[in-house]
Amino acid sequence: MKIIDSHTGGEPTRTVIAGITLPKGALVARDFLSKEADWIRTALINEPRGFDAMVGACLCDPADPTCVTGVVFFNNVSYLQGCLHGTIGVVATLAHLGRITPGDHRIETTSGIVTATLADDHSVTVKNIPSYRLATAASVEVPDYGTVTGDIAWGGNWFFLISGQGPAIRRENIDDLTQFTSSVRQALETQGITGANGAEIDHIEVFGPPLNGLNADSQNFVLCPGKAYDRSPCGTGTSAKLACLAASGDLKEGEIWRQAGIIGTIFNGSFQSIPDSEKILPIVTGRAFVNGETILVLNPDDPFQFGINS
Ligand code: PYC
Repeated sequence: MKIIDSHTGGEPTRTVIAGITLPKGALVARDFLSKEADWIRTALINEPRGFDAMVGACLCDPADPTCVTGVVFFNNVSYLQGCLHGTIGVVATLAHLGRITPGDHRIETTSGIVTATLADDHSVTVKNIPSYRLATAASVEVPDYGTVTGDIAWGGNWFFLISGQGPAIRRENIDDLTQFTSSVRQALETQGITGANGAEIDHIEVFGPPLNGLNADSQNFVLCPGKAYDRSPCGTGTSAKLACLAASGDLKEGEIWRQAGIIGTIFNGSFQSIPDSEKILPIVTGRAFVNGETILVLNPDDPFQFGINS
């Protein structure tokens, strides 16, 4: 199996580019991977080859022939619905391989088709799937923290977005932020607070003012399913934030929102309205760098050929 590693604003993406055969279409491929070949996920993501923050991407032929590729994203515990840092990483990987050149490229993900525009300076702008705010100022009782209030929004994953509560958004608080957001996630589940149609809210996002010197409108911390935090500002999380800003009228169509993540990297966000709809199309720009090309060796004598805990 051949992989290419990249990172988008510090958040890694490990893309399989050869050595596996998947059925056509991102949704069918995800079904196949999760039911028949989950060892690919565990071999790529779990230690000793991977680590908890690693996100994997398996490319497949798209069901929609207008797409340049299909892709299935996954992490240390499951398959992700959407992943924009990963989409940016996949685009950088395809460009590195010479499979695409600057311009617009449609990509079939398991949450829908996104359009990625690769620029000459290697930045990638992704127009995401329709996103929206489902609830405003929802309250949850969190043991040890009390009442926590946040918005619930869809940006390709379900997010609970908290502003001005919890530990300050600073790198030295990463352990405290992880503890706080994990407790919120647990409390949402226990109290039956969900996204639409009972969907689990599996990403928790906390916002605060940006660290002095950062040219950003806000800084965030995002807890992903599996308890790793996003090193980047999280593309689907930025999309959920844009949906909330659009709904509250705090950002106008076409205006730029600069979202910094916990390590200080920045995604530029804006949105396009959808006529006769409360939903918006988030537009998120970031940059990924390829930083490795590897052939994986699966040795049948190795007790951890498929990863620890697989
Ligand atoms: O950038 O959308 C994203 C993402 C989701 C989980 C990790 N990164």
